Amino acid sequence: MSYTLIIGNKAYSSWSMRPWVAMKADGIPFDEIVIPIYMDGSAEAIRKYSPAGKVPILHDDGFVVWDSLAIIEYLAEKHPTLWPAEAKARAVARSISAEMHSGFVPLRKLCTMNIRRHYPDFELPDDVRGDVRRIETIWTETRAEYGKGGPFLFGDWTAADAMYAPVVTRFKTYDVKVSKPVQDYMEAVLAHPAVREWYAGGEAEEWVLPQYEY
Ligand SMILES: N[C@@H](CCC(=O)N[C@@H](CS)C(=O)NCC(=O)O)C(=O)O
Repeated sequence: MSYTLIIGNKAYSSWSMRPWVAMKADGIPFDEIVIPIYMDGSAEAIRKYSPAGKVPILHDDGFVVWDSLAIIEYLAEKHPTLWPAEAKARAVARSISAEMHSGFVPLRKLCTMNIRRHYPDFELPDDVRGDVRRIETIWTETRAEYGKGGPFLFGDWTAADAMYAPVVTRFKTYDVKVSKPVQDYMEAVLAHPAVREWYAGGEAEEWVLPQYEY
């Protein structure tokens, strides 16, 4: 078993961050290849690894899996500790992860991930505020029901935290005002060694994408 994860820039590629921190946090060894996105030659470079032309991509001894959630689900078959152990908790973890994967378009469009920046008092329009409210509810209710054993959504870190880690970075970057319990959850995510390692990687990158800088 030999995994290679192909990802985009750590500063900007929110989809890449999900499986990367999931694998790191679970102690799954892998090699990484970083392809800077939205530059000359990026699309061709990504297509060498997957015909879908998007990162992240997982290669497992030549077998290709693409899409962040599909990668996590593929890995979870061999590494079941990625998801919560209890069936109902696992179903909730998958539900909230799927909700993230297919939703929150206003937030994702306006507040693109940029871990190197901080925009104090960033003005959020109503549709983005709606996303923020729903995410706060998800985090608060999940923590209240399943999170008593630790600081993460299901107590211990799981792939659901990895799926929401880029959202946490967005809330930090765009100075989103949140409740104290949500602030505590965000601080736990930002302090996780896998997340810190991702930040360090992104801060060291030299590529700048003007379309993601305000
Ligand atoms: N739903 C996909 C989205 C992947 C995606 O949109 N990746 C972006 C980077 S964050 C990408 O590869 N962009 C490069 C391009 O479109 O050329 C996933 O979860 O993996």
